[in-house]
Amino acid sequence: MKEEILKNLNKKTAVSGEELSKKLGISRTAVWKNIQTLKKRGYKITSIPRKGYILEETPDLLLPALITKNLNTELIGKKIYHFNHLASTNDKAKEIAEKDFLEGSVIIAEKQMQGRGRLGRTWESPDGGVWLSVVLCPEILPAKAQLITLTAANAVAKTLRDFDIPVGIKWPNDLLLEGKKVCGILTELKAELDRINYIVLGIGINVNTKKESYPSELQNIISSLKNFSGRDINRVELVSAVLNNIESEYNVLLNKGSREIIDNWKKYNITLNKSVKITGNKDIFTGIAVDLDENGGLIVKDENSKLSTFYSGEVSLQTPKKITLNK
Ligand code: BT5
Repeated sequence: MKEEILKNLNKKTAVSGEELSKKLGISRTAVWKNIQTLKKRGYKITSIPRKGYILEETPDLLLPALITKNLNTELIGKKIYHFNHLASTNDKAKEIAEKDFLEGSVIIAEKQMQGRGRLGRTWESPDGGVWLSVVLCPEILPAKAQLITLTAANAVAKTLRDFDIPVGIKWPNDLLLEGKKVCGILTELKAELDRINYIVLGIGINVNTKKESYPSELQNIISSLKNFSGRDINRVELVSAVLNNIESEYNVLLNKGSREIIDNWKKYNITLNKSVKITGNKDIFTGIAVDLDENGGLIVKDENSKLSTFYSGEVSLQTPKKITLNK
């Protein structure tokens, strides 16, 4: 109900308690009580005698009612869950997908206590960032799940560039800004051999986070959007734009196929035509990243011009001088 009240309030025109009570089908006392709770939560709501309520200020929180106002999606964000803190939005998303599956559900936390990267690595998630997961159920083969990571990377890269932040995608799941990581993507799936039950797409973006909030060993290899632009970014607008762009890229994947996603990815990528070092479970491989295959795997040419395709691994971009290829 508080969400509904918020949707009906604005900065310019006062909305009376009576109007709210009629529109929402609750008593005027219930309206008043809900307004008091919203005030306690940090909303600045003033009541003008005989006119009604004005919403002067909203707290800096990623509240579903605020995000929804800017969404133009049919699928993504139809249901948004918001938490002040969670262990991991991906874990919560799996729990929700198992109990109350709805494709396009979004789970957001202001802070994660045990944010996860790939292979059990830690993902630092202090206040001021965007930590969210989206539940998806694409009709693609499990072997093509990497394409979901590329789809999400395209959506986030497009959004950040629209915000004048010149990020580039490092295969498979990083967005870098001036060489420093500002966003990571973690795609996890529940699948059978030939079909995906659901995918949890986790996205973490260092938005208005402070350098001191990260462990010292990360401080020089990561950055935040605020650090780059020197100003606070409106997180509600950013999340809405990310969700809008996820939906359009997801539709490209489902309706047009992988080729188009890969073409879009190429516009934002900073991996191809670079010397790369790929660290896998056991081996380290070096070569030139030449292309992506139709499943989103990275094709790398070694010094003997032999091509190998990688579907996972940690990529470091190197200066081209280090490797000389036989032509
Ligand atoms: C990733 O893993 O980059 C995937 C990160 C996904 C995070 C989202 S947040 C919402 C959702 N819920 C979760 O629990 N996770 C997802 P990977 O490629 O393995 O990179 C992990 C490495 O990035 C760490 O080992 C650190 O070196 C570095 N790192 C940790 N926190 C970072 C941060 N906030 N920003 C940039 N780099 C970070």
